This record gives sequence, structure tokens and C-alpha cells, in this order.
Amino acid sequence: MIYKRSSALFAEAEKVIPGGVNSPVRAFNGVGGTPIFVKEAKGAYLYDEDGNRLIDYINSWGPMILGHAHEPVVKAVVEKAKKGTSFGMPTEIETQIAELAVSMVPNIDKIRFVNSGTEACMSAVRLARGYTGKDKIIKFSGCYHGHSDSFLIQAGSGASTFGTPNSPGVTKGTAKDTLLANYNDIENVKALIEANKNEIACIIIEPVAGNMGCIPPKNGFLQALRTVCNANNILLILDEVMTGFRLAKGGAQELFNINADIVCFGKVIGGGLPVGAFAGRNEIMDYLAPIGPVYQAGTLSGNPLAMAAGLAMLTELNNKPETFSSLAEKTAYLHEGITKVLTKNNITHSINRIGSMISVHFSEGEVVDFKTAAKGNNDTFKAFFHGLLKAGVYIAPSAFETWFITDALSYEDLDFTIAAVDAVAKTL
Ligand code: HOZ
Repeated sequence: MIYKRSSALFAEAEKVIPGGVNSPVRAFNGVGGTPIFVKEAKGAYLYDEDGNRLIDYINSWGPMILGHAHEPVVKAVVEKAKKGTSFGMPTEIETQIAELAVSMVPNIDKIRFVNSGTEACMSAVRLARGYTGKDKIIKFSGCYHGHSDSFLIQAGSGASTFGTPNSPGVTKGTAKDTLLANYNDIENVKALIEANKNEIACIIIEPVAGNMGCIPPKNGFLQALRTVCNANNILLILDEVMTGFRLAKGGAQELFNINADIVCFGKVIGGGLPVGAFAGRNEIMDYLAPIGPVYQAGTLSGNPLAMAAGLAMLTELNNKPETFSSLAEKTAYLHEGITKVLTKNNITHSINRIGSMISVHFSEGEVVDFKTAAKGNNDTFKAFFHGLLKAGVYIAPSAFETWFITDALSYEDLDFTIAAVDAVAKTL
């Protein structure tokens, strides 16, 4: 494949945009080379500026669960745009999507819409601190909850890819209030709580970690967190930015039968437009301004175009719950196929999968936390990434990212991908 125009566009972009990209994970720093510039996308495919077609396994990092340019979503946005694009005043559609979300997700009474997953998690933590009157939070190494200060401590995703899990610019004062635990290690969490008695406002966790590759929770881990939170007056925040409306209608709460105090959303809930949200029971959510003391706001929050896209997306998922099993079956098929060809070619690997999230780790042994995720062979990953790209298969340009499966993928696309992995494996 030729990437002449993408390279030229990147050279232009670098002159006026730091690193040529508006979010670091888009750059190819982790794998070498220059990013692909997208011209358009439809269904399971990206079409780049050089005229190449790529099967997309990133899907905008999650939102395009039904494929790119999905007709009902596009129609809803176009119709809404004709009536004005932003008012900074209440609109009926905000209540409509809120009602639908509350009906789909267990254990929430109210939801507040924001513009991104970062905003959702940042606001959820402020709410937890205000509600409990405590300052400290526990997060897990390798989890990523957006780029607000409190979370850029041993953060996964781009922060780890680029070697800045602890970003300069985060003050010592902020950093000291974020305590770090190992994912899937309940004893570690208990020890932190014991050492910081009555100081911890909340534990925030990706119920399936998606920013150190995909790492599912061990059996009983989330339930054990719930128990220690209950015993210590700590709120449990599930960051469902990736898992919400993807693993099940009701997200990880439904899948793992776990109740969170606050749930954060992003990605699928916006149907591909900039939307985040956080939700919980009345007694917690009513602690927010204008009725409660915790301040949180936004000119574009609940923006009509974003709400129209989100409502169209959630309506589709709500009306067709079989989508979730179809996604899981396709992902399992991919898992089986890739395992077969990597094993046949004697490539050391470990694949994690749950629902429609999957990642291939080039490491020996199970990947269960940040430490084991970081042990993967990055040279093999780089060659794997570029080999697949050449074959027309686009995965995230970092070993720390999850593949997000879209229901627009056909079994022919999956077979094509498995054959491409087989061909690349022979060269590794
Ligand atoms: N956080 C997402 C990757 N794990 C993508 C958003 C971004 O950082 O651009």
C-alpha cells in the first residue's frame, strides 16, 4: 500500500499541530512511521487519503459499534442540524436520551451529560469527593480515565505508549491524593485502604481494563471491591467509557452483576459525536449543582447534535439486544482464528477477550495487570502492526490498546483478517 498523501498531510499537520495530531494515540510513535489520514469511512471500512481500504479494528476507539456512517445515526444528526446546532438551553432530546439510558442501565436514577469520557470521570471523582467529604482516590496502574490531572498517575493508553504514565504538569499536591493499586489484586487495595483510614473518597476502575490492552477482571474481583467499598464508606466508580453499551445493554454492571455508586460513560453513548456522561442513584446525583453543592457545567453539554447521535445509537442497541451476542460471537471467532494461526507459526502470545473487546499480547503467560501487560514484546508488536497494515487491516498503533469489534464486520472480513495474521506471523 502507498501512503504518499497521508505522509504529505502529516508533514503539513506537524507544522501547525503539536506532533501533527490532536490526540497522541493517533500518532505512530509507538510503532514507527507516520499516521494514516482518513478520508471517509463506511461500515467496517476506513478509506484513506491515498485510496486504500482498511478493515477497521479501532472504530474511533469504541463508539462505532454498529459501523461507520451508520444510517440512522447520520440521519438523526442531519435532521437535528437543520434546526440549530447549539443553544446553551434545555432541549427535550436531553430528557429522551436520559430516560432511555436510565432504562437500559441497572442501578442508576439520574444521568448528567458532558462532552467526553475525560470530563465524565473527572466530574464523577469531584462528585465522590464532595459527597463523602474525603480527598483521596484509588486508581489502578495501567487504567486510563482520561487526561485530567488526578488520573495521569501510572496511566495506561497513550500515556504508557509514549513513556509518560506520570505527566509533568500534574502537581505534587494533586498526585499525592491519587493512590495506586494493582489491577486484579484485592489484597493490595485492602492494604491501601488500611493505610489511609477514612481518607478515601472513591475507587475508580475500568471494570474491564482497556488501556493496557484488554484485561478482564478476575472472578470475584469487582464484587470484592464492592464489599470493601461498603465496609469503608468509599464510593465505587465504574469507568464504563469503553464497556458501557458495548458489553451489554447495561454494560459491565449487568454483565458482572455488580452495582456501582457512579458509572461513567463515553464513546458508544455518543454514537460517534463528542459525548460523555456520568450517572448514579438519586441521593448521589442530587449532590450536583444546581440542586446540590458540587459544581459541574458545560456550554456544549447535552448538545442537540450529540444527543441526536447518541439517542439514535442507544435506540438501535435497545431495540436489537441480539447485537451484543452477535458481537461476542464475531469476536470469539476472531480469537479462535488468530490463536490457531499464531500457534501454528510458533508465535508466543496471549489473547484476552471479553464481549467485543479483544487484544493480542506478545508475551508469555497470562496478562492480568499492568506489569504483565508491559512485558509484551514490542518489536514483535511493531512488525505485527505494520504487517497487518500492509495487508489492509488497521489495529491500534500501540500494544497498550484494545481492539474494538464492530457489528458491521462480516465473517468474510474476519477470515480475511485471520489470513492476514497468518501471513504476517510467518514473517515475525
Ligand atoms: N483513550 C482512548 C484510547 N485508549 C482514545 C482516546 C484518545 O486518547 O485519543
